[in-house]
Amino acid sequence: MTMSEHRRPSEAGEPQTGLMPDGARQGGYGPATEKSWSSSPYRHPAAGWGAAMSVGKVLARQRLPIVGTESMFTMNHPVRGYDCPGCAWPDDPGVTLDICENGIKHVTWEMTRKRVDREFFAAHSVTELAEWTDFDLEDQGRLTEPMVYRAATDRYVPISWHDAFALIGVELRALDNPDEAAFYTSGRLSNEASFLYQLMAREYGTNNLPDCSNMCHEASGRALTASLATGKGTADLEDWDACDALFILGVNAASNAPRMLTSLAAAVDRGAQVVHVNPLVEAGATRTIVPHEIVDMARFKTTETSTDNLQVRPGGDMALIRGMAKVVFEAAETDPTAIDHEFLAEHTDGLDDYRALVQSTGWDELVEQSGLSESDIRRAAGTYLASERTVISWCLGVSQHEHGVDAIREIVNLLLLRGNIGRLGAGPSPVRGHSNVQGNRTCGIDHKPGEAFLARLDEVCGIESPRARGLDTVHTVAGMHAGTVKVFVGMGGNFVRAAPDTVTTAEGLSRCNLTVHVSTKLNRSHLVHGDQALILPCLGRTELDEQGGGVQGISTEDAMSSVQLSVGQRRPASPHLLSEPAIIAGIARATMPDSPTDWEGYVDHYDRIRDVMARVLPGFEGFNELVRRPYGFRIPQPARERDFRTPSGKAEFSLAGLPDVIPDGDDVLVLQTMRSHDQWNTTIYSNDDRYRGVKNIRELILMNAKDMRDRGLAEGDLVDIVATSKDGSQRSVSGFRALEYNVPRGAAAGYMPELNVLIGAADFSEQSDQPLMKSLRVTVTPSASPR
Ligand SMILES: Nc1nc2c(c(=O)[nH]1)N[C@H]1C(S)=C(S)[C@@H](COP(=O)(O)OP(=O)(O)OC[C@H]3O[C@@H](n4cnc5c(=O)[nH]c(N)nc54)[C@H](O)[C@@H]3O)O[C@H]1N2
Ligand SMILES: Nc1nc2c(c(=O)[nH]1)N[C@H]1C(S)=C(S)[C@@H](COP(=O)(O)OP(=O)(O)OC[C@H]3O[C@@H](n4cnc5c(=O)[nH]c(N)nc54)[C@H](O)[C@@H]3O)O[C@H]1N2
Ligand SMILES: [Mo]
Repeated sequence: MTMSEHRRPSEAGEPQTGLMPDGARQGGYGPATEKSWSSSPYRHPAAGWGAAMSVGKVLARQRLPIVGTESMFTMNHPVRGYDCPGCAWPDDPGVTLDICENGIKHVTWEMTRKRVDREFFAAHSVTELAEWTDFDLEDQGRLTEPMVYRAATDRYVPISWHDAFALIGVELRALDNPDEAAFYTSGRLSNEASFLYQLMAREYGTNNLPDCSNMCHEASGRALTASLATGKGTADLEDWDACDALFILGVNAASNAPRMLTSLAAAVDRGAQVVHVNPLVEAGATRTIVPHEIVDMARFKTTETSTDNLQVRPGGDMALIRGMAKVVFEAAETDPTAIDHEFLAEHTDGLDDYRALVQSTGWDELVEQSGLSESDIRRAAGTYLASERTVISWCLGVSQHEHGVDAIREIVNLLLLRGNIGRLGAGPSPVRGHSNVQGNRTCGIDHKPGEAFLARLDEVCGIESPRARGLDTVHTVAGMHAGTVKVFVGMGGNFVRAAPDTVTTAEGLSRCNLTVHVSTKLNRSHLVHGDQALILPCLGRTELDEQGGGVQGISTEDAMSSVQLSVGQRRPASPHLLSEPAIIAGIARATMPDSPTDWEGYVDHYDRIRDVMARVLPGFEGFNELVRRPYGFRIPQPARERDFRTPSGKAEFSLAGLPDVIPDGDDVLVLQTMRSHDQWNTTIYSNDDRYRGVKNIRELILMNAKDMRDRGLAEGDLVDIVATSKDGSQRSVSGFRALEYNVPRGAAAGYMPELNVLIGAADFSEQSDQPLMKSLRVTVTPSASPR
């Protein structure tokens, strides 16, 4: 029996609405299985035939063999396609069939022929559904009509769109204060829908716009804004293709941005250096079969995707980067070309202080904090010094730490030293997550918007936006507990599984007066409901969106600031689905019957939304015309032109002290929570993680062999994992299996969202408010209560 994912020890025994009861998990939240688990090192290249076979299985499961393959050919097509709803990696103009295994899985997941209809809901109570695995919930297929929760029968029953909107309107108007509502966004929402959503929230009177970005790249946005006055990376694919050195920190490229493999392989092929920094040597950091090269697949031709791998300590990236800066300053004493004097003098502020800070940081500290040897760090610095053009890229391995903002600013410091910004082949390049998470922010999904944006919005849209800072994800959950957040609207996503501290988040949601989820598929968040609850099904990105004004397209922004049109083509999963803009407009009209905003007109023709966006958003002038060009347009970015709009007018060196990332206590491990190869955030496709050689198990902890031996653990032993939060509270899971893996001593890894129960509500960064999803402090012991 497990101690439970869902309960803190102090609360054992209390039933938790909507969460799986003890014992219902069968190795994780994936498909229920009786098959035994296995683990052996993966020795094949990333992508290639393993990927092709995995795609075949997914297509078959969704009952889509032929349609699935057709759909690959219009995905990411520059003229008549739709944007892949998977990751935010940009489309490559040089590639005619720019697809990947995980993109295909993602699309077919949306296109499934299975349906969740009113008969399904009539047959299953919410209490019963709560016992299903998360996989089984989503695997029922697409939602088909609006549903409302009825406590008397503990079931969701059909409701008309009109009545659903009216219910939301009544509840929102009944609140004492608009700040008692929170409007969450998951990063798939289109630019047009994002703009309408934030307009609705602000016209209604709140900046409570928590989003999934609060959990992935908040730190990146804050760091880049402070250093360069831009919230985004400045490098794009052209720069990736032109650089001599690429540093990839904390990214699992083969699983989470598979199309990046193409760029990595091309870089190695042309003689560039590709250095991966990661406690794990991920599959994308060795070699690949280039995902779209069908000929290479047939010939099993592999290409290297790395020239060096540095297995840094968790949270040790900042020490590595500072060590590299130290070597650069050393070199500059004898070699005038080691740093870019002209650029530094003209465009930066704080160099002398930064040099003094770096010089005063000793090698002992750098070595200890990075977990690397001095010679490793010198080798990385040598690669940097030998490169004329350098791109540094990162993802969650850097951002989801306490000192994420400082670490990312340190990356910028290092780039500045050699003028690696605002010229071809150079720059910072965060790998964004959801396909439109970056566009969401651009279009105003921001709980702390700037005055310039609000002033423009008010002027153009004739509203009076609130000025008080809104709530982000972790503070929304805190608000639900404090009774200050009473209505939760989730525009996509799976809040209860994505957020940290599953129990606390679930309790928060169940305290709400009303929870509303706009979704394509059934998920756990629908079962963890408020007093009243609605499930509102929407069109997916692949589906035809017809309004009064004809077929509508939406736009998205990729990780490199390119905005493109996306037009769905498939017949909608059900005739009762509404588009996201139509749902937002419906909520807005029901909540604000006298609103002067032309909500109905916007829905009729999305060009009207774009016309207004063109007047509010910098760089969107001529939006309707620009977005219709093949490959759309790139949003202009002053920092890319070396125009740094910081208070000093220059790029700012940051001067943060090196944090101590080593936990107190010899027996404490730093546990990171990551994705397997077969999942999309909270959506789990299977229990396998092909590139890590793991099969049929998700409740695992990957550990160093010596750390296992110290604890008397053999391969596959059941363990209890106890996490100690910043506030001293403890959370635990048991029945997980310890597996030996190539990770540094003191580091461990397991999967989200199964391990989210261990992340305390207080465990978020003071710098970014991001939950500390990559640095849980845990102890691991042989299981006291094996299953
Ligand atoms: N197929 C697929 N694609 C996805 C997603 C998905 O779930 N499935 N999710 C999307 C989303 S929303 C996002 S945000 C991205 C996430 O993309 P990733 O950031 O790749 O996501 P994770 O799986 O969390 O992997 C984190 C990586 O950082 C490493 N790491 C952990 N700690 C450290 C550290 O301290 N330092 C360094 N240098 N590395 C560290 C881990 O070993 C792992 O390789 O992917 C997007 N793309
Ligand atoms: N421990 C731990 N936790 C994490 C992370 C981690 O690394 N570790 N990563 C964090 C990160 S980076 C992120 S981005 C979050 C992800 O958090 P979310 O974005 O909230 O979660 P997803 O799993 O992407 O959401 C899946 C649901 O979205 C709905 N959906 C799919 N397509 C559409 C659509 O087109 N429209 C609408 N309206 N709904 C749709 C479906 O109903 C599906 O069930 O998780 C965070 N949580
Ligand atoms: Mo993300």
